[in-house]
Amino acid sequence: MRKKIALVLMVSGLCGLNAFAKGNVTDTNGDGVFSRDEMIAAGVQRYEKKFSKADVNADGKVTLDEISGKKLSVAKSADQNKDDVITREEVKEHVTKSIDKRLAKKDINKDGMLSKEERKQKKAL
Ligand SMILES: [Ca+2]
Ligand SMILES: [Ca+2]
Ligand SMILES: [Ca+2]
Repeated sequence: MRKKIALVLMVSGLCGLNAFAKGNVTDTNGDGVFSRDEMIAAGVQRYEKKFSKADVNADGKVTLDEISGKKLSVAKSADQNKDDVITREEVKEHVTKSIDKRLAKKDINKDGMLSKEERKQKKAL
């Protein structure tokens, strides 16, 4: 339990947002628009759960032997420098990159946020 609280503090500190008052909701301020920060916070939070589960010896790093037999492909893509060790920084970087990719595709008016309409677009461009 203590570990979970520390985790939440860490992630919300990371994003500078009180993003966890409403659990898993990406749209933290309820305006129907997903900002880049909201999406990154939600993405990191999702990864954090997997990360903590995978980090068997709780050293803050996930090594490939810790995730053997689990969802390897997800973890491997997070390993930015390909040293077979995944750190929390790499997780954040991975999430940020994938959010930026998604924004590049879907953020039609380039305001750095996804509105409901923009999210509905299946294949923008
Ligand atoms: Ca570990
Ligand atoms: Ca690495
Ligand atoms: Ca937009």
